[in-house]
Amino acid sequence: MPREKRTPEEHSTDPAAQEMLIRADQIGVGTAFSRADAMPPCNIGAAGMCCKLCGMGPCRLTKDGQTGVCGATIDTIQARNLIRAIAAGAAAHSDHGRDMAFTLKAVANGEAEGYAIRDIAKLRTVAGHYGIVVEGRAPEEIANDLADLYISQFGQQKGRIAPVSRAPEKRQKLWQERGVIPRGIDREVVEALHRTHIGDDQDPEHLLFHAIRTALADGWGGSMMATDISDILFGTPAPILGQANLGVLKQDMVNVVVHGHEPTLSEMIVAASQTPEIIEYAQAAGAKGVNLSGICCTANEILMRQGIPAAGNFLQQELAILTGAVEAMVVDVQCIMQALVQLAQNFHTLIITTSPKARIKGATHIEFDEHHALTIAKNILRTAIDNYRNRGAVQIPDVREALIPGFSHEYINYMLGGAYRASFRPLNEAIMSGRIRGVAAIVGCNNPRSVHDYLHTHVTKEMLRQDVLVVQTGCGAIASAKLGLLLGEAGLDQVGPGLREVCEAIGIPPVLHMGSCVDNTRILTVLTQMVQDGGLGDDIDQIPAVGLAPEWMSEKALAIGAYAVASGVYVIFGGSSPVSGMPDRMADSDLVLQYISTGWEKLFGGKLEFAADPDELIHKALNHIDQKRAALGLPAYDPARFGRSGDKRVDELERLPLAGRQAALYGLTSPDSPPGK
Ligand code: NFS
Repeated sequence: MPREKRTPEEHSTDPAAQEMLIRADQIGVGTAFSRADAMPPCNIGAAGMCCKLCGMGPCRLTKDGQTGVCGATIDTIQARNLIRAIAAGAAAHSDHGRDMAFTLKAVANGEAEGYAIRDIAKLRTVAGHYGIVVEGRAPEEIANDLADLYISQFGQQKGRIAPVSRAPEKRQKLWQERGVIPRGIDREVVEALHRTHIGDDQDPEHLLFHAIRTALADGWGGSMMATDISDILFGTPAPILGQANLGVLKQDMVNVVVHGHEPTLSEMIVAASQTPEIIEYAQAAGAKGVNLSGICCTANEILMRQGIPAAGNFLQQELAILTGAVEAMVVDVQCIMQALVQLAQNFHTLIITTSPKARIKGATHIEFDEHHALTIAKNILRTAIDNYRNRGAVQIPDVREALIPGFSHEYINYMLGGAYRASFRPLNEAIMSGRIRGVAAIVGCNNPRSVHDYLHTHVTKEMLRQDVLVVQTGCGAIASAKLGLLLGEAGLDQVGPGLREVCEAIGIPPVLHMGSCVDNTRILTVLTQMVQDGGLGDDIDQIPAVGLAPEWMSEKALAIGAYAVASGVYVIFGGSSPVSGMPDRMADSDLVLQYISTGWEKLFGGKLEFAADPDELIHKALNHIDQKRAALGLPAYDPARFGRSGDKRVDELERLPLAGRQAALYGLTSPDSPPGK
C-alpha cells in the first residue's frame, strides 16, 4: 500500500529543494522523494533477514530460530549481507583509486593530454612514505615509481598493502596481531565474495572479521591512494571561496553540471571551459559563457581545488534538471540515479555518460579516456553549448550560500602552526584544555527515507553548540555549506564558547570541509598525526572523537564506517540499520549487532552502531567523547570556562581571494615547501 505522500517541507529542509519539488509536482514528474513515498522499503530485506545468495531462495527469515533452505541462520545471513555491502563499497572506492593510479602512470610517461603534476611537494612526501628515492630525480620519474607501486597494491597476493605503514605504530601492531592487514586490495574483496557464496564461511563472527580486513583495504588502501593522486595531479586543497546550492546555476550561461566521483574528467572540463575557443563557442551560441557546477562528490573535488560551485548533494541531482537550465549533466561513476535519463526527457537536458564502466540506457555516451582528456572535455562542452538553443522555461531557485572548503590535512597542519612549525599540537592542546570538547567527523550520503539535509544539519549544529569541532566530507559537507556553517564569522554565532575561541584565534570556520568521500582518508591521517603530536594517547582509539553518518544510504558508507572502526573510531549511523534483525529480538541477543559494536570494540577499540533517533545519536556521541576525555585524565567539559578571548583572526577568512591561488599562497604546491607529515 503506498504510504502517504509527504509535503516538500517534509521531504527537505532546503528551500531550493522544496521549490523544485513543487515544480516537479506542477509538471507531473516524479523524483527520488516521491518514489520513496510510493515504495515503502521491504522490512525483511531492510533488516538484513533476506538471503538471495542462491537459487534455493530467496529465503526470508521472519521468526526466531528459522533458517534458510541450506540451514543458514539469521546471524549468518545478516553477516553475509553486511560483508557483501562492505566489499562492494570497498570495490567502488578502490576501483576509483586504480583509475587514478593509471592516470598518474600515464601523466608520468607523457601520455596524458592536458594533465600535469601540479603538487610536486605532495608527490615527494607520498613517495617518501614508501622509500621511493626523491632526491635528484625528476617529478615524472618519482611519479612513475609511485604509480607502479600503487598499481601493484591491487593485485598483490601476499604481504601487506603499503599505505598501512602510515597508521600509528601501535595500530599497525594491533592489526598485525589480529591478522587483519590487507594483503592486496582485490584479494580481500574477492575473498569476501568467495566466503559469502553458498556453502562457504558460515560463522558470522569469522565473516565479520574479514569485513574489517576488506574495509581496511579501502580506507588505508584504495581510497587513500585516490586522495594522494588527486592531490598530486590537481593540487592539495587549501581554503578557497565557493558557493553551494541550486542558485549557482545561471540564466544567461550554458550550465554544465558534473556529477559523480572521479576528478580526472571534471578537472579537465574545468580547464576546457576556460579556453578562449570554448568561451567564444558559447558566446556564438548566444550565451555569456559556460557555467560549471557540480553534484555529489565530484562537486567536492572541484569545489575545494578550483572554487567551482556545488549545485547540490546527492538528492539534488534530479532537482538540478528540474530547473530547466541545465544543458548537460556529465556523469562518470557512483551515486548517479538511473532516473535522470527519463526525467531529462521532460526538458532539453542531455545526460552524458562518460565512463567505460557505467552507462545508462537512453543517455548520450561520450567515452572518457585519460590519454585524450582535453579533447574529449572540449567535445563534451561543445555538445552542451549546441544544446543551449533548445532551452524551455527556466526556474532557478534564488538560493545559494558562500562557503570556504579546502581544509586538507596539509593545510590544517600549516594553519595550526605556520610553515616552519606546522603541527597539530595547538589542536591537541585545545582538546586537552577542554576548549574543544572533542572532534566529530560527520560524513556520507543523503537518504530520501529521512528529511533531506535535516539529520546532517541537526546533528552538526548540536555538535557545534556542544563545542565539538566538526570535520565533514561528501554530501554532509554540502548540507552544512548550504546552511552557511562553512564560513568563518557567519557560522560562529552557532557554536559553543570554547570552540568559538579556537576558531577566532586560529581563523577557521567551526566546520572544516575536508573533501569528497574518498577523502575520509584525510581524517585518518589527521587522527594519526594527532596521536603522533602528543597529549591524546598513543593510538586513534584514545582520541575523544566520533564518526557519524546521519543520512547514509550507500554501500560505500558502510565500507567507510567499517574502516573507521578498524582504525579505532566509534561510528554511529543514522536512519535504518541493515542488520537490525527481528523486531521482537532483543538487541543484546542479536549476535551481529553485538559483534559489530562490543565485539569489534574489544578487538579494535572502535565500534559500529545505528541510531534511528538523531538525539540518541548525539547523546551517544557526546557520551563517548566525554568518556575518552576521562580515560585520558583530561578535565571534564565545562563551557563556562571559555569564550572571552576576543581574538578575531577568523575575519581573515572573509578576505580570501576568489580563485584558486591559495595552495600556492600557503606554500602547499611549491616544490620548495616543507613536506607535510
Ligand atoms: Ni559518499 Fe554517499 Fe555519494 Fe559522495 Fe554523496 S551519496 S557514501 S557522499 S556523493 S559517495
